[in-house]
Amino acid sequence: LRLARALAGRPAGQRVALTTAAAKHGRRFAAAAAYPKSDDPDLTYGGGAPLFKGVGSMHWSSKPIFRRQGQEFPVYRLMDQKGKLLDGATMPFSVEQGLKMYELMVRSSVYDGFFLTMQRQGRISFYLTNWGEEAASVGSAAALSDEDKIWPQYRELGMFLWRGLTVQEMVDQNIGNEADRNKGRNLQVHYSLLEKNVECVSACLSTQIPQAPGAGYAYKIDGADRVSVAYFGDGAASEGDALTALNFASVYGSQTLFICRNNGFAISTGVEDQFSGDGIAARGPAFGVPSVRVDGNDLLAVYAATKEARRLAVNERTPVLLELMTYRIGDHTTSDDSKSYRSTDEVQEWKTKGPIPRFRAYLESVGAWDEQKQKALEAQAKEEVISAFKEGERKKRGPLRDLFTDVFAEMPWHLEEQWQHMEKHVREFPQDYNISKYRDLDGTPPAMDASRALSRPRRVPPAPAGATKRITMVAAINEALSIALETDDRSVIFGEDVAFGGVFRCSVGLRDKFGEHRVMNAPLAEQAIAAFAVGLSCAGYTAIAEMQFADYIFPAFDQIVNE
Ligand SMILES: Cc1ncc(C[n+]2csc(CCOP(=O)(O)OP(=O)(O)O)c2C)c(N)n1
Repeated sequence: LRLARALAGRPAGQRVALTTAAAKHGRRFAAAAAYPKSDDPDLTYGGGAPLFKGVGSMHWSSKPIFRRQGQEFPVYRLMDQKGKLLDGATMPFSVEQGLKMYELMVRSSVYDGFFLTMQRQGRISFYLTNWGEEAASVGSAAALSDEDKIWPQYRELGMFLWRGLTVQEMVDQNIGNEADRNKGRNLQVHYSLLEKNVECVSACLSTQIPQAPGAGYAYKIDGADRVSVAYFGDGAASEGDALTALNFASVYGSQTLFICRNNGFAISTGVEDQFSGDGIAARGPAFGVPSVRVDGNDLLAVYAATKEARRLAVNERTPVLLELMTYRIGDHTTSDDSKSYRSTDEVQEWKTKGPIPRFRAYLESVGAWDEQKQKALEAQAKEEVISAFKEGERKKRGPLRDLFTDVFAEMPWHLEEQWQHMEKHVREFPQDYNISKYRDLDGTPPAMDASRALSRPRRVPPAPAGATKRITMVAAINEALSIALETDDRSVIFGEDVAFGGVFRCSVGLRDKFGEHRVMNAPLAEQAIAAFAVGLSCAGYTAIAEMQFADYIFPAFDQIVNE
């Protein structure tokens, strides 16, 4: 695509020269296309591409030039603070669609207030609100297709509601009862909605960001009208994972949207202590990722920018970065008191500038909303959440065994034993564990499966059947990889230096046999290689990730152990 775009409109002779240079020097050409042609033979190669690989420089300079800043990012907005459309702006959606989004923004806000109270009453142990960021969450989700895969952080309740998380599911998750999809194992607000293409919230910050490009790459090679979407905060953007994610997505042309909610804080750390560059958007162009900064409290702008970013991602097979400027009105979580690091006046001011009053003003100006409707919606949302909560409190907590299942297909002996110890211990001290709340915790402890106990002989792998041959380990791995790629056309292998055969020669010949989209070099970042594999797998591919040296696997520790 880049080649086609760059060639369009160029004279035929030049086209041949550029094509030859491109064929010889691959990615180097892409950078050249963006810069004016240089006549200096010292600076060019093959008549068009820059001499130095991977950069677009086409001029010498007799002075050292230190660049501090790229171009300014204007903040994209369509509606002013009072809910009035800016001159020349048009509505990106109908009033009916706007009402649907507004309803979810209000519901999100009402639910937040309710769960905060439940936490204060000790009926759930933790909560965090989404106040002030409702437009960033609902507006972006509404602009996506239901097929797009979302990798959330944790402050995107509006997105979950848009995708169909019910109030009962919210309640069951926050209580952690047996109806919770994740069997009560996760911290509060760590929702998941797999069948609606939303992956589970992960407590380890940023791990989802490099996973998203794996799925975005799968959609690219499928030629699908689908994108992968990572949400994250301005704090999470500082993790190395965020930077490797941008780089991987760009190198692979992965159709991925990176949606950063820049709400000014990471717990108590203000953005001034988080970074000193120009926000998050400015990082995109450094990785070749088209980027935009948006007024995140303007529902219209968030929706329109996300829609356009999605179009770009699918049509041009590229990642896109959106920085949604907003403000975290609530405390970080119920474990935080933000009065100790910011003024209540500041919070008060942002409340009046929040996305809900702003879009409400618009709806009122077109006669689609009024105080009576507002009161009715708030009352209905409250009633629904109260009744769901009562229902949720009546449900039991899941059996203790659930703490140990779902990691291994068959529970290994050491987990079986830990489970037994726990059952015994909890029954010994029933007054401390409120055991009547749990399923199957009364009565005698369930019998242990003796076949899984420590004393049981360990299983040994079966002896090979059929004809055997003696080959080196490397040849065996190469053959196994070849069989995997041959028999499963949705399998992909990637890693450092894999394309030319790998430094241990395990992937020799595979690229010629299976093509550049299935046998790929990876940029040098082990955590992103592992994360890319997670993303590809979640999109239905068999990911074969090569770690070049066992000694250097540690950057991928978080992905392998936590994810
Ligand atoms: C790897 C990791 N480090 C630290 C934490 C603890 N922690 C949880 S949330 C948070 C702040 C995140 O801020 P930001 O990404 O800006 O999102 P926001 O809370 O503002 O929505 C921190 C430090 C964590 N969960 N994971």
